[in-house]
Order: sequence, then C-alpha cells, then structure tokens
Amino acid sequence: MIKTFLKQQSGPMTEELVQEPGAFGLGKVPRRLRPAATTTSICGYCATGCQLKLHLDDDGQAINLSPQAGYPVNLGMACPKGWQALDPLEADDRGTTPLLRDADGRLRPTDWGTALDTFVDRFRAIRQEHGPDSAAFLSTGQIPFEEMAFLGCLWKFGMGFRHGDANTRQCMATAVTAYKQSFGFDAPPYTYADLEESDVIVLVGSNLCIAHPILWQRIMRNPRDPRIIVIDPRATETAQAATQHLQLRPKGDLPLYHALAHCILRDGRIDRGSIERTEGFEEFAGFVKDYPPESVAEATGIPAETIEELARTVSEPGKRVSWWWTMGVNQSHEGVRTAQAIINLCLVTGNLGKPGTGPNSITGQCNAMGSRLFSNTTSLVGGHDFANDEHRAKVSEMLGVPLERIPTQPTIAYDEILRAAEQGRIKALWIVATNPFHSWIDSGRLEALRDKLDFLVVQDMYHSTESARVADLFLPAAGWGEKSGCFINSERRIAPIRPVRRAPGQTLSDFRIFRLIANAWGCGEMFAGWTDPEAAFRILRDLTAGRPCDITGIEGYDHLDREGGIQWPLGKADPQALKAASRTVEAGSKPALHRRLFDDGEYYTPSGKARILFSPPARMPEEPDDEYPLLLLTGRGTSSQWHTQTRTGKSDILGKLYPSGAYVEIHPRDARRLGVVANQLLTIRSRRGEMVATAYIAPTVQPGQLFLPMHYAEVNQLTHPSFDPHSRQPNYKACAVAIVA
Ligand SMILES: Nc1nc2c(c(=O)[nH]1)N[C@H]1C(S)=C(S)[C@@H](COP(=O)(O)OP(=O)(O)OC[C@H]3O[C@@H](n4cnc5c(=O)[nH]c(N)nc54)[C@H](O)[C@@H]3O)O[C@H]1N2
Ligand SMILES: Nc1nc2c(c(=O)[nH]1)N[C@H]1C(S)=C(S)[C@@H](COP(=O)(O)OP(=O)(O)OC[C@H]3O[C@@H](n4cnc5c(=O)[nH]c(N)nc54)[C@H](O)[C@@H]3O)O[C@H]1N2
Ligand code: SF4
Ligand SMILES: [Mo]
Repeated sequence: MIKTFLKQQSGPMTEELVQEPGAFGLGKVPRRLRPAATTTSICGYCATGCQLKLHLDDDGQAINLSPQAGYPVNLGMACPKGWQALDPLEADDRGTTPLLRDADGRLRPTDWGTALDTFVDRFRAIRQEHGPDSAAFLSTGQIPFEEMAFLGCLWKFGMGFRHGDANTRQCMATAVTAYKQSFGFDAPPYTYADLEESDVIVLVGSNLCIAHPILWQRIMRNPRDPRIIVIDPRATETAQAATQHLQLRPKGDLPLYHALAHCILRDGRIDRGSIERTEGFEEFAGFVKDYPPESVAEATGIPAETIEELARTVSEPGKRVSWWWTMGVNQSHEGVRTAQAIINLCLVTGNLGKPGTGPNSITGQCNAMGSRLFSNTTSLVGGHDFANDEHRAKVSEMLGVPLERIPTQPTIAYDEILRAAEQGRIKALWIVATNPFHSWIDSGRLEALRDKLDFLVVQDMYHSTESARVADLFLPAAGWGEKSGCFINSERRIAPIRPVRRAPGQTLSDFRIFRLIANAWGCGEMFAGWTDPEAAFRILRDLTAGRPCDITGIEGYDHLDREGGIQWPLGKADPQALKAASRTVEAGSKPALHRRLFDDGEYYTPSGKARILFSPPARMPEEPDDEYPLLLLTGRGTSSQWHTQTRTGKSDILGKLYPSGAYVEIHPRDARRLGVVANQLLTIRSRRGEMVATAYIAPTVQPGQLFLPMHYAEVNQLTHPSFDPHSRQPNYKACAVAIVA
C-alpha cells in the first residue's frame, strides 16, 4: 500500500493534473483521483454470493471495494465482512513459504522443491505400505470449484487414494442427503427472488440477520407484506425482527412438522395435483395420524393451539409459502428427516416450483454448492454417482482417466475418516482450506489423534491456525482476492472471482499447488488440459452434460459476467434456458434472470416423482441430567465474525464490531438461581472438556439452555460427537453442560 501511495505521489505533475475535457463545471473529477480500473469478484465468505466491485490502482492492485449495484444477488448491498474483504490479505501471520517440521519438532521455512518432494515421498510411501485407504484429505466449501475438483480428481484418479471429505459435511450434508433422497438429486429448488415473492416466510433454525444479512435485506424488499415466522429455540436477532417467533424446545422440529402435516391432512388443506407427483403419500397420511398437536406439545414446547394456527397459515389456499432452513435443521441427530418433513409439507400443500414457495436449504460457505457438485467426495465429479457404471465410464472418457482409477464407492464420511485415524488405519491427512482443530465436533479428540498420524499436511493462507500449528508440512496458499475461479451460491448461481492482489512471498494459489503436486507425483499428463482455472472450468462444464446440473450452455467466465452469474442448469440443448440467460440485468432493477426448479412437477427420481420420506423422532443423543443440567446451543455470533476467525480476526474494523472474548448467553432466571452476575467469568464443562466465557445474561436463550458462538476454539472441546445417521452431519447444536464454580 505504501509503495502504491508513493508511486502515485511521484508521478509527473503535468500528467497528474490533466483533466477530462469539459471537466470544469460538469462535476467531473481529475483523472488521477480515479482508480485506474475496476473489476468484479464474488465475496469469499458466505453463500449469499454478493458481487463486489474492486477499485484497482495502475498496478492492478485493489485499493478498496464497494458492493456492485446492478448484481441480481446483493443489489448494491454488502455486509461488514464483504466491505472489509481485503483486510485479511495483509495479516502478519500469512504463510509466505512452505514450512517443514524438523528433527527438533519445529516448523521451519523450506523451499517449494523440498516441500513437494516431501509431500510426494511421504504419501507415496504410505500408499505403498498401507494401500489406497490409508490417507485422506479434508477440504472445504470456500475455494473455487475448479480448485475443489482438481483436488478431488488429483487425489483419487491421479494419486490413487480413495477417501477425502470436505467441511461441507459439517454444514450441508443433511440438505444434500435430504434432497437426493426426496428429489433424486441434490437440487435446492429456489431463487432469491422467492424471498420477495412469498406471502409467508418460515425460517427454521436460520439466523438470517447474522448469517446471511443480505438475504434478510431481500426479505425486507418483499412488497407483499409477508408474514415472517421464525422457528428457533433462541430469540435470535432474526426472531426478534420477525412477525412471529416459535421458541421451540431444541430438537422439537420433527414432531412439530409431523403435527403440522397431521392438521393439514385432517382438514384437507392439500394440493391434489402436487400430491400426484409424489410417492409414499398414503403411508405418510397414515403415519401422521399419530401426531395430533396436543401429543407433541411437550416435545416441541409449543401449545396445541399455536400448532393449529401455524398449520392453517402454511396451508392457506392461494398463499405462497416458502420454508428456509439452515444449521438449526442440518446440524442435528435427525437433520435429514427434519429437512424432509419440511419438504413433505411443501409437497402436500403444493408449495414447490412456483414463485415465492419451496423447501429451501440456505447454504453456508461461498462455494458450498460448488463443493457439493464438483469435489469428488460423496458424488463423482460433475454431479455423478460413483456407484453408477455409466457415470464412471463417462467421467473416464471425458477426463481421460483410466476406468479402474475411478472408485466404485464414495468416500467414507469425515467422522469415519477421523475414527480410522484414531484406530491407526488412516496414517496421513491433507487438510486444505479448513481448520478442523477448531471447528470439528469434540475437537479434543483431534488433538489426541494428531499423535497417531504419521504425516499431516495443512494448506492454508495462515501458518497460525489451530490446524496449521500442528502440521508436519505447511503449504502457503493464496486466498480470495489473489486468484481466480468460480463460486456457486445458495440459489445455484455460478459466478467468477478475480485476482486483485499479488499473493505474498512464495504463496501459490491452490490451483497451482495442485498442478505442482500432479507433476511431482508423476500424473501431470492426466491434468495436462487443466492449465488454469478457466481451462478447468471448460472441462468440468462439458462433464455436466445431461446431468440435472448441466451447465454446457455457459460459454466461459465472460458469459457469466455478462449475465450477472448464471444459475444451473443451463444446458446447451435448452433454448428456453439460454433465452432466459441472455436477458440482461438492468442496474438497480429487479433481477431479470432467475430460475427455480420443478415448475413442471418433474423430479430427478427414476419415476419422475418426489418421494415422501419420514421417520418417528429419535431421542436427543445427550440430554441434560443431574450432573450436566444445561443444554448447550452453538452457532454464529455476529455478522462480523467468520467461523474460526482466521480471516475476520485480522480486520481491525471488524474487530470493533464484536466482543473480543468468548461470551455465553444465559437466561436471567438461571443466572439468579446460580448467583451469576453480568460479565462474570464462568467455567462451562461438558463430559469432554471445559472452557471459560463471560456471562451475558439475556432472555435470548430459554431457561435451562446456554448459547456459545462457535468462533472461539474451546467451544468444540465441549460438543458431543453425535451424527445424523443418513448424512453423518455432526449434531453441533445440542449437548449437556454444567456451569462449575
Ligand atoms: N457472520 C457469519 N455468517 C455466516 C457464517 C459465519 O461464520 N459468520 N457462516 C456461514 C456458514 S458456513 C453457515 S453454515 C451459515 C449458518 O447459518 P445459520 O444456520 O443461520 O447459523 P447458526 O447460528 O449456526 O444456526 C442457526 C440457528 O439454529 C438454531 N437452532 C439450534 N438448535 C435448533 C433446533 O433444534 N431447531 C431449530 N429450529 N433451530 C435450532 C440456533 O439457535 C441458531 O439461531 O452461516 C453462514 N454465514
Ligand atoms: N460448535 C460449532 N461448530 C461448528 C459449527 C457450529 O455451528 N457450531 N458450524 C460448522 C460449520 S457449518 C462450518 S461450515 C465449519 C467451518 O469450519 P472451518 O472450515 O474449519 O472454518 P474456517 O475458519 O472457515 O476455515 C477455513 C480455513 O481455510 C483457510 N482459507 C481461506 N481461504 C483459503 C484458500 O483460498 N485456500 C486455502 N488453502 N486456505 C484458505 C482459512 O485461513 C481457514 O483456516 O464449522 C463447523 N463447526
Ligand atoms: S452477505 Fe455474505 S456474500 Fe454478502 S457481503 Fe456478507 S459475507 Fe459476503
Ligand atoms: Mo457452514
């Protein structure tokens, strides 16, 4: 920055003061005060996918940014993280060289040649000795999908390993599984315009004001005076701003939605046409007979009359009802069935495939959707199935990969990878763009399993993360703002990010790192065409042909720019879609280009019908008891904090917008009972660990419950390692704790 400043100051006076013709009196500014150019990029934090306009100096380096006015997602808005997106790039703890642990156990700088040799030698030796199941990668939803695909293909097809999962397991696995089972493909059906076109908006376990602030702004633009209902055990910022807050008992969701279905079917407030496009309706109708509202009042904490009223609200004929859920549903021991209970309500009331409707899962990270389609972990790259012979043959042919290199099964899940490491079956991990030593459930177990690993590689922007600090080899990665590629947002919109800053020191983009590793491993030939992210984009685009996520109609990054991003699908053979895609977005206007799925009632299942799937509620894995009498909820703290704080923690401005230390929300009644006063330091203990946090006494939580923001590393020392049986997503939001003196 200082260099740029000096350079600008030392330019020749004459040139500096040249004015545009007619500048005087017309309000035009001298040319030198204008940034040399601008470019655009999608924000690298949440899955809303706001577009930012970057202002560049003569060197092409971003000097500042503003939200993009005409972009169909954010319509000129951004949250604090977006506004400060450049701050984390300049932090002192950026990795600038690879680091290798020496004989004394210290991480020391090394050169890329040594780092790559070490990487290849160690993984090769482990593979030779212990086979293709003996190592795994753990990656992310926060790098472009071209990079994600490269990692997944390199690891499995190139290096010959079989397992690798992403932090999307911590986040979206439940929605993925629910959609796949119900619709035949992982297909969130909505477009953001639905937020503006609903009459009733039900937010389930979703704190939009904090976690997706710009989507909340989209709701505020809804001209239909919508009824906004929040279903959340906490009185969140969103609940407080809503029309109605149903403060249910934690994990009371499944019985609640079954009871709603009971009332709706009993009263015949159903959509016959929509039900005809489903399988399993009769069984479902029989099943929910056992859930009259009064029978679930205890489990849900919601009185029967309120449930009856809600049932009428969400089945009002002629009203558009949309359901939106996030981690309050996904991070549960029965997340998949809960998500499907919401899907079922939409199917029976006909709230699907029409404006302002839908069972809509909101994604978390900037490229969680890209990870779901392209990471080659649970699905075969490009929206395919590992177990499908035709899919494997197609991928083999189109990517030039020998068929036998393509596994016939998806990866084992994150928790199974870690268990295998605990048991010594997995010997090495490669962690890319995620920080599990902070974010994984019951993270104390990870610290213990670290010692069991023969080799741990961490590839990150910062050498100081909880995970990087314990690595054997650290690879310094360029971050958002220093590289290109595409993200796919919550509404399936694909759009590019751009390099606007030089990455520090010897840092390389993840894409370049994967290329170097491919060459060093000896499988560079397989990726000869993957010369840069856009080349990889074209290869991956062609691979999607004929799949529900077909994007063969996208020409390239320029096309995405022209259209303000493009939602999948956009097949080449789909003239309608192409026509829609060629409509331009007028600055500041309502987005012209947006598309939702299932408007024809056709689903991706073999029969073309949606499946109605359901189970009775299961017991909470760890309920409070005499010894640990309080229930701990965790989640996002403020709109200025991001996850494990490696990025947002580097911004002085963001730092002013949240409390510096960990705080715990406790109900005034509990505080009185336990003699706790405001700002007192409390020790919170679970069966797995303990931590200290400042007491924040407020009726945001219910009596008997506590809330801790996930942004402090100790929080996951407390959480209980239980998982949804279908998705293997961790149950982060309910465990038993005690406050100890
Ligand atoms: N500022 C900021 N924004 C973010 C992120 C961030 O770190 N910081 N992370 C991004 C990511 S990756 C994600 S996944 C999203 C997460 O976005 P959200 O899911 O909206 O955020 P959370 O706070 O994790 O959880 C939402 C709510 O679930 C509620 N909840 C807990 N248990 C239950 C339950 O049993 N039933 C119901 N109905 N609700 C329950 C919690 O009280 C909480 O208010 O946010 C994204 N946006
Ligand atoms: N208790 C509790 N725990 C939770 C949750 C909860 O609600 N409660 N939520 C869970 C959820 S939904 C999520 S998504 C996870 C998030 O958990 P993590 O993924 O572990 O969190 P992040 O801090 O986003 O970690 C991303 C890492 O990638 C690095 N990074 C950023 N950009 C790049 C890049 O371009 N390249 C490389 N190589 N590195 C990069 C960052 O510095 C950081 O270290 O946390 C989960 N953990
Ligand atoms: S809402 Fe999400 S995508 Fe938009 S600026 Fe904030 S963090 Fe970035
Ligand atoms: Mo997430």
